[in-house]
Amino acid sequence: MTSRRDLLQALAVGGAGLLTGMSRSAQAQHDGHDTSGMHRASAPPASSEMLPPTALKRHPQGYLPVRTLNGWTLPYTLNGGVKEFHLVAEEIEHEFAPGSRAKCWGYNGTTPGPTIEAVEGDRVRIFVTNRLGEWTSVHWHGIDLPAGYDGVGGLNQPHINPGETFVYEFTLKQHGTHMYHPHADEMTQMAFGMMGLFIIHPKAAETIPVDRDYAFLLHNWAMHPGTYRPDPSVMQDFDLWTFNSKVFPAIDHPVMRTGERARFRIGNLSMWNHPIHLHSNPFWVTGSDGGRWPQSQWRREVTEIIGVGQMRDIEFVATEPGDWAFHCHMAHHTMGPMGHSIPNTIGVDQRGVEAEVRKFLPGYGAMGQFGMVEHGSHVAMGLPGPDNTLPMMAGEGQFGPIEMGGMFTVLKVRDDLKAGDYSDPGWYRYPKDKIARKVSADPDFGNPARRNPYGKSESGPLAQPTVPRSESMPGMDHSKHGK
Ligand SMILES: [Cu+2]
Repeated sequence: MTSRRDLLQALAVGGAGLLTGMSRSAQAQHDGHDTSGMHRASAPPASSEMLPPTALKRHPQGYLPVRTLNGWTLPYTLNGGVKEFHLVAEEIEHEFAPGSRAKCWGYNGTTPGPTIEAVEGDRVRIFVTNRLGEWTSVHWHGIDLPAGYDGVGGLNQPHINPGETFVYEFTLKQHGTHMYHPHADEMTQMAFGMMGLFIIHPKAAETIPVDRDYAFLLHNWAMHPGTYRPDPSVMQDFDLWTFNSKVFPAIDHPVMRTGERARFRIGNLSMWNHPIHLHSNPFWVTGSDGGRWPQSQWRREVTEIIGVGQMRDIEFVATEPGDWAFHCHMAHHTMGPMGHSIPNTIGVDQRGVEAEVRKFLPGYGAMGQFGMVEHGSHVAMGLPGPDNTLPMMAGEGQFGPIEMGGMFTVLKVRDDLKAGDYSDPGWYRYPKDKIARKVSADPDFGNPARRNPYGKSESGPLAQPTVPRSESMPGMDHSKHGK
């Protein structure tokens, strides 16, 4: 099936042709070409939307290139056996999700910067050009190299002044999942989005190969409502929580076929630890900055805390087709911007307050008495919020609002996905006999065992509306809710 996304991908890469519309033999012929970036220094694609599907064929050195969610891999040039990469530190325009853009800092046009991929034993030469208004440096996080290339400004090297280009050159003595980031005015430059992944593949083929190899970085942003630049001074109450600088629902959906083995490489350059949780089957924690661990050290988990500055690799074989949530388990990290100092309205009858407030704020709607559901539906209802600011909860699923934001995406496992096909298959079609369903609308249904150790709650039973009440929001069309 040719989706609109496939078509756009194919058109964007021009010469690659309309791959998804080709006959099997024509596609096989095309697949014989490696387009992973050797000897090519093409302009960076704006996002993964523009990556040709064939970019994830095996590299001539044998490895399966990683799939950086919403990101891209930096092309290199071979020069006398040395892989030459070129990073450019610069201010960029970035979109966290439609409705929220910002002046951020990144590399080569994006945050995170492009993923650097190489192989254990490779010699790499990395040029870094500074197009920022202040000096910078690059630290190769977790990589075993001579001290002069470790990138701490003032300690290991002079800073890279605006307009200057420095070069780093070292041989990769290890494999694993690593990162790069500035070590100059670090608090500011990282708060603005300067970071990237540095993946070193093992020289020898992996004994248990993976079919899909995804990678993303965790980060947090103080994008105060109505503003266009992250605030570097914030330490705890962040507004946006991102996988590769994107928030739900703009984070790419990783896909895989039932029976395939996937790896997710996750790095944390934020200011919090993140318990990353995968629905569906438990995974194995199989590696880190230290490379893929011996199998005897693998751990079976469903949630793995990725500490600040850490990398973790998780792997699993998909056993059940479906749509599976994949997210940070800190509840506020799967939300969009919110006021952290607003009084708690849950359980408060606000009818009297609403009439008073409407006298000087016409159209004001009291809400939040029964929960936060109403907040999540405002943007879908067309209610304007602050400029350039995402709703606290977002995303529409096939059954209604998903009420998430931030560090949340959907892993899509399908029985009929082709090997190497990364296109989004849409929502899962549930077998009729394998989905939770309504059996009653009577709150007394079934008479289950209940306890009442402290007497009845004064606020009474919560047999109250759980969808936005139209009487509280004059002029709003609530029929759009859930569409
Ligand atoms: Cu988190």
